Amino acid sequence: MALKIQNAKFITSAPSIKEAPEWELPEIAMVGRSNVGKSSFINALTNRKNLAKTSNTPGKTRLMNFYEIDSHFALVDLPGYGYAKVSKTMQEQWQKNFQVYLKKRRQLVLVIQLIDSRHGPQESDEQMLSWLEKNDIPVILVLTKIDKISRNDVEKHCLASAKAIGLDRDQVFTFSAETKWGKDQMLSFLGEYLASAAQVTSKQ
Ligand SMILES: Nc1nc2c(ncn2[C@@H]2O[C@H](COP(=O)(O)OP(=O)(O)OP(=O)(O)O)[C@@H](O)[C@H]2O)c(=O)[nH]1
Ligand SMILES: [Mg+2]
Repeated sequence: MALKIQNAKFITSAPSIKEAPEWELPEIAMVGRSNVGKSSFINALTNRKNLAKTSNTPGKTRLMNFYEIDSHFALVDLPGYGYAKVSKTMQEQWQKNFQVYLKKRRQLVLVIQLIDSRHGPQESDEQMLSWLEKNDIPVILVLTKIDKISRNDVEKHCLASAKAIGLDRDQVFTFSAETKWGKDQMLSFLGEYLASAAQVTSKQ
């Protein structure tokens, strides 16, 4: 069943897993290059303009931001990777912190990796995805800013990105925070995903 998001609230910004909320909500985390549209994706899904801070300046999200959705699950906005203007040491520090989160967080059920539909997967995206797969972390791909490409080319871009990064076509979704393209499809996917994740947990 499709998710109906009614109440989304910001809970905390955590520099590392130690400061993450102590709850039993399943968490879905967003990863992607700086400026790809992670925060906009969260705002569009939750029907909120400024829940997650968006910006034209890449590197805006520096902490892991936790949003509680209808006391049912949580969305986690992670810092973007691959932004050249942030010092290497800083980037490595963030990277280390959120890699620990991705690897160790028991509540994490899914990673949504966002990629700019105009550019397709970059080297840093490929590295991220293979790291996720190596660590057995479930992931889907979302091609963002789909309003920027012609409708006729959408399927072509999906197939090309899936192929370039080595995923199946059905692991690739499209989205526009601007026009809300792909929003209903994403909400039904997440609804079903969370329902089946809950079944797995209750069996354990
Ligand atoms: N046209 C269009 N612009 C978008 C879309 N999604 C995001 N943007 C724009 O892209 C810019 C970056 O968006 P953010 O959501 O802040 O990106 P982010 O991935 O959270 O960036 P960091 O926090 O720096 O990692 C903003 O100017 C957004 O308005 C979209 O679907 N379509
Ligand atoms: Mg952001």
